[in-house]
Amino acid sequence: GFLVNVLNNPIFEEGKCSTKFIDENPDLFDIAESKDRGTKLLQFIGDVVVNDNGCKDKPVFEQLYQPKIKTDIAKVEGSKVLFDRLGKKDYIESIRNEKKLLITDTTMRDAHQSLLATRLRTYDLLKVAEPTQEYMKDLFSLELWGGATYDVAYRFLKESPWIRLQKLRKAIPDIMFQMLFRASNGVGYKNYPDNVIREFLKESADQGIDVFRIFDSLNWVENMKPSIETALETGKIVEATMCYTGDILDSSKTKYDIDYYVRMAKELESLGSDIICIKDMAGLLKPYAAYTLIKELKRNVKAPIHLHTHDTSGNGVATCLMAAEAGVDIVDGALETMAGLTSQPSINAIVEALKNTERDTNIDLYGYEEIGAYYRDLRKVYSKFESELRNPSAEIYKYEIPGGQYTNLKPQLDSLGLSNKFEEVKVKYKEANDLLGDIIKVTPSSKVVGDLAIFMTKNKLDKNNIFVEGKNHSFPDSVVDYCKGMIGQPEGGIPKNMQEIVLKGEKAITERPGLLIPNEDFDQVKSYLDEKFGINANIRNILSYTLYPKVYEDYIKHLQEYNDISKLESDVYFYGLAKGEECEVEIEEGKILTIKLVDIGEPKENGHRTIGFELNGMIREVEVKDKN
Ligand code: 3PY
Ligand code: ZN
Repeated sequence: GFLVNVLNNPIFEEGKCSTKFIDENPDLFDIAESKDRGTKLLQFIGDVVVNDNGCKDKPVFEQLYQPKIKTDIAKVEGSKVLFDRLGKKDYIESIRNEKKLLITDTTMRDAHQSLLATRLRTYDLLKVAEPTQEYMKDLFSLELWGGATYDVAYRFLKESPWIRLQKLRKAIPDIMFQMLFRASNGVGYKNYPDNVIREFLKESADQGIDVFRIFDSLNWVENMKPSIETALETGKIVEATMCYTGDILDSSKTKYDIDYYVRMAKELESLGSDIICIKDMAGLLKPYAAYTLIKELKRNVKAPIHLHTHDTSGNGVATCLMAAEAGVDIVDGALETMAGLTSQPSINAIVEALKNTERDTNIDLYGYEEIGAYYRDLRKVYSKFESELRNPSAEIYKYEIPGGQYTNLKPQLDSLGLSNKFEEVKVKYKEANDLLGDIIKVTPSSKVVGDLAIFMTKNKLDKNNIFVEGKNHSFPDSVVDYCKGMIGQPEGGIPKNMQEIVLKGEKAITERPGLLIPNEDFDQVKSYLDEKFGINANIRNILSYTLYPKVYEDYIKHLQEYNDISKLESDVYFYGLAKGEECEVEIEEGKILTIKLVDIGEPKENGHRTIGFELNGMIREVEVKDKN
């Protein structure tokens, strides 16, 4: 069991540790069983060398730039310190009275979600935690959690998002932490039981989130209510969100017009939201539209307005400036080395553009440049996750595809053997959107539209023949769910003709799905996890399993097989070692393993290769199955 494992942990054995160990590492089971930790790491590295890197030469990575820490910078009170000191009411009031434009930095969340397939590891984020705490106190917040980061941490990085949050919180105590929360879809892709949503929000607040940005993928306020209510109960800041689509300046587009957004903002404010957020996930909010929208919102709601946009078209900075001109309180940006294209507009550019104006941010860019230089170098380590997009695309205004999905579309089509269909699928995306009722497109509703677009392309369907030919097809699961009402109700309802062709007689719901889904039995999940994995599951473990059962079980199995790989440098994590290369891994405080790759053996009859290492100078061999 867990206790035995913890007691077997060398930190305990060496008597270096208080009960704090469990408090600080509550999500990391120590599974020190048959094989020792060193061997497990060798096994992991061997597997990366053989199967991820295909026994090829490892690219050469230079030392990453290390931001300098200056001690003579002006002392600024961090936003979290201010929030804690003033209390929420006065703090929000202070935002409303603030002349300068406030900024949220998304580098640790949306920027890498949009540019690097969400792959940044905690290890690399922690390396700039100290300069971030030092230099970025004048931010409104750091957006560093939620959205896709939660799932990707477990699924692809084999690390715990909770530990990421705990460690960053400890290292950056002064700046507010912000997360993106998909209302009833939590940090997942489907509607979860209400008690899961509520417990998740409470735990996130306990673990260090200060600002909850809550959106529904169809802008269906009904579906946001339980999340808004619970997040407010935590006492933290709630940013209820309107997702922006269409073009309010185009009078031929009448569905999502200025009145629509004003109405929604008022409704969100009436639910008690502290701040109102405009979430422009596809970068569709044009600069002059931003001006009009913000002016109108400022006339109609009292809550501060926070703008989130993407730079896909290249108009991102202009949009932020026009919004600033119209009185927006806060905008999102990313450090310039992680900005632009499908990511957020550059903070550096916004700060410079506003210098010596009424909305001057007063931000000293020195530290931002230092930290930016680190990310510039770090991106090279993650280059295999960069998309092929090299230039801005104003065509996004036509297609309305959100940033992350736009970057992902090409690789997704490649993996489906549809590489040559990129242009066609984009056109179908628009057609699919119209068929589904011209809906808000953001995770998970964007997936519905994307899946339908690909499905239509593959099966040669269009907006006319789909109602005949569609009878012979079963539609993608996401499209079926949407038509059933399981994602919620879009503005204007789900088109009846689509429901008929997709559902083939199955019934649809119109009430909030959370009302129909039974609550999760947390005790039962706990028993299951405890028994199966010999652990003492806490609420975070239980929530993770509940959100992603398979992904979470795979994560625990990985932990059992390879031990904790979160301490490996990222070039080693993604590429392994080159022959003759050495790396150091601090497996616990003060305990460092030196690992050197000596030899990669030829494949044997059983399909395995023998990989030779030196572990702290001692020869060690591991057997790795070559899956290529
Ligand atoms: C997410 O839900 O992860 C998003 O970033 C949507 O824009
Ligand atoms: Zn975004």
